[in-house]
Amino acid sequence: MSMRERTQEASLPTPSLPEWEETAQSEEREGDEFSQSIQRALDVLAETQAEDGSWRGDYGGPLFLLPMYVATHWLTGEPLPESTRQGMLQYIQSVQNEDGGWGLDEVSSSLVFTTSINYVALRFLGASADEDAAVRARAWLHQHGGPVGSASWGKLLLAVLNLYDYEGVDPVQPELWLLPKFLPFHPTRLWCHARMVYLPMSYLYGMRATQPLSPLVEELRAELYPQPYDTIQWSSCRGKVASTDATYPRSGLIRMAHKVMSGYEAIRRKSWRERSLALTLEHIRYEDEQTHYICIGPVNKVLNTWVWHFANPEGPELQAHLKALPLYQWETPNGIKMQGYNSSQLWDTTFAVQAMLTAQGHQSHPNTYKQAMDFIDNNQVLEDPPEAETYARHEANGGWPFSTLDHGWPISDCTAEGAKTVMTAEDHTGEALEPARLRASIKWILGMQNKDGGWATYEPTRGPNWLELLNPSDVFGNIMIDYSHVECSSACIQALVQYKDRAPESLQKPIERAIQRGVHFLSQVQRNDGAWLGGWGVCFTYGTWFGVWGLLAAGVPATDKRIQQACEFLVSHQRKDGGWSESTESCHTGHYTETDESQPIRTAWALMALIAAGWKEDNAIQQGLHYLRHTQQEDGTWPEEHIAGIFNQTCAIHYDNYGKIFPLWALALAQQKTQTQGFH
Ligand code: LAN
Repeated sequence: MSMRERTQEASLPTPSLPEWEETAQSEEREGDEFSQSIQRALDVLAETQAEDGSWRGDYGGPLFLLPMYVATHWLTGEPLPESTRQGMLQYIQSVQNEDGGWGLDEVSSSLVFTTSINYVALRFLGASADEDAAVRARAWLHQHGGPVGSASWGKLLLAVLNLYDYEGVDPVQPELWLLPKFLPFHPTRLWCHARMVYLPMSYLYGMRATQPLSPLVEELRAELYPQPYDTIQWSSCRGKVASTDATYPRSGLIRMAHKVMSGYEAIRRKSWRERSLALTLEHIRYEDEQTHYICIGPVNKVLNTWVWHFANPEGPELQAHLKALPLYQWETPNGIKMQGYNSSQLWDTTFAVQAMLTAQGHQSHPNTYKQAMDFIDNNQVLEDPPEAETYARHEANGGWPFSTLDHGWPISDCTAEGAKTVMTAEDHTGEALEPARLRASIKWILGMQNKDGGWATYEPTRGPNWLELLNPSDVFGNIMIDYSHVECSSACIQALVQYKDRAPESLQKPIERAIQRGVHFLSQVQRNDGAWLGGWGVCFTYGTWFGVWGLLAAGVPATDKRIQQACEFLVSHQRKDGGWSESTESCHTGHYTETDESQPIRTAWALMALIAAGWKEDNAIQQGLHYLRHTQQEDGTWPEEHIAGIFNQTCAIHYDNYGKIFPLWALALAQQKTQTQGFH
C-alpha cells in the first residue's frame, strides 16, 4: 500500500465502494496537501535563518545560569544596561515556581541551590526584599533550612559572594592537579565539562576568593538564613544536603574523600597551594584563549571570569571575558536568560540541512540551502589544539563543534552530523567538501571510538566507571567521565557507513571494524523492551530513533529482532491522536512517562525511526503523519511543545529549532520513501 493511500485512510473516512477515479483524485489532493505542508515548513526555515546561514534559538532552561551571570556584574561592578537588567528580572520572576522556589530548570521542582542563588540575583538586580517574589522565595527557603542545605555548587558560589562561609564548603582543592597523571582520579581523567567546572572552582576555593562585605551583602545574609548568620556552625554544614537537593545522595567514597581532603586542608603546605594555584590558573588561561573567552560551557565561562576578577582585576583577561559574556544572553518574550552554551548553531544547522535535502529544499530554497552549507563549511575545526598533551586536550582537526568555530571544542556527534550533511549534500548536488577535510573528520571520528565500541561526547573515555562514586554535585548524574552514548555512537556509525564508499583503501578496514564494534555497542545498550535511553533529548523516543538509524545504517535488516522490538516499543506508546507525548520525567525515572498532550518533536523522532524501518503494522505511520499534518499551523510552524532536551539525567534544556526541523524531516522522509520505493 502506498503512503498516500495509508495517509488517506488515517485522515478520511473510507468511502463505501468508491469510484476508482474519485480515489485517484483524492489521493492526488492528499499528495498535494502533503507537499504543501512540507513547503510551508521549508518556508519557515528560510524565514528564520540567521544572517550567517545558521539557525539560532533559545538554548536556555537551566536556572542556575542567569544568577551566575548577574553575580558576575555584581562582583566586577560592570553595570548591566537598564533594559537588560529589567529583562533579567522579568525572566527570573517568570520561572519562579508557585511554591516560591526555583527548580534546577524551568520545569522542575524547587531546590535550595537554585532558590538561594535566584533570590540573590533578584536582589542584585534591584528587587526589594519586600516584593512578593522575594517574600515567597524567602518563605520557601526558610522552610527548607536555608542555603546550608544547598547542593554543593550553590555553597561555593555563595561563599565567593560572601554569603556563606568557606568553612562550610566541601573541599575542592587545586592540589589535585599536582597529583601524578597516572592516578585514575587525576582531574585530567574527568569528563571535560566536569574538569572545566572544577578547575576554576578549585582555584576560587584554593585562594578563598571572597567579595568584600557591603551593605547589600549584610542584608542578604540576614534574609537568606532562618537563623542569625553569626550563629551558624559552618563546619557542621559540610556534607549537609537538603532532601530537595540530594538527587544523587553522596556515596561512602565521596564522604570519605571529603574527610581526607578536609584533613589535608588543615595541614596543607603554603608552597603546594601556591604552585597548584599557578598551575590551575595556567590551565584556565589556556582554556580561555583556545575558546576565545567563550569557554567550553556556561558554568566555567562564568567561573573563569570570576577567577580573573580575583587574580588580575585590572587585567586584559577580565575585560576579554566580560566582552564575550553577552554571547550567552538570549531574549525571549518572558525576559532575558543565560543560555546553556554560546548557541546550538552548528548542531541545529546540520539537522536543518539534512531535513531540507530530504525535502528537496535545496531546489526550492537554494539561497537558504547555500548559506547554511557555507556556515557548516566555515565552522569545521581545522587544527589541533597547541600543546595538547600539556593541557590534556584531545586532537581536534577535522571535527565540528556544537556552536561555532570560535568555541572550537569538537564533539563526536556534531562531527558525525556535519560529515553526514556534507556527504548527503554531495549526493544531491555534486558539490563536495574538500576530500582532505572530509577525510580528517572521519579520521577524527575513528580516533574517538571507545573500547566498548561506542562513542562518548568530546573525548574518548579517560577514567574508570567507579569515578562516578566521587560525583560531588548532588544534582547531576553521570558527570564524572565521558560515557559512550547511543546518540553519539549512532551518528558516528552513520557517518562512517556513508563515507565507506568514498574512503581510500587504507581506511576501508578500520572503518568496517569500527562500524561492527559500534553495532555491538548499540546492541549491548538496547533495553529488553526494545528501547534505547537517550542521554541528551527526551528520552526514549529520541534514543530509539538514534538506535534504529544506527543499526539500519550499518546494514542490520529491518526484519531483525532488535529493530522490530524497537518499533514495537515505539508503537506501544503511540497515542490515539497518532502522536507521542513523552515527558522529561522519563529521563529522571528511566520509565516511559507521558505529558498531557502529544508533542510534535517526539512524534517526529518516533516516526523517523518507524519510517526508516518500513514499519507496516497498525497504521502507526499514517496516524503519526496525520497528527503532524493536522497540528501544523497556518504559518507552517508547529505549536510550541514541552522542553525537548536534557543533560546529565536531571536538567532540561530548550532546543528551539527542533520544532522547525524534525516534523519537517519526518514528513519529507515519508514522502521520499513513497517516491523512491513505494511505502514499504
Ligand atoms: C551539551 C550540548 C550539546 C550536546 C549534544 C551534542 C546534543 C549531545 O549529543 C552530546 C552532549 C552535548 C555536547 C552536551 C553535553 C552537556 C552540556 C555541555 C550540553 C547539554 C549543554 C550544557 C551542558 C553542560 C554540561 C552544562 C554545565 C553543567 C555541568 C553539569 C557541568
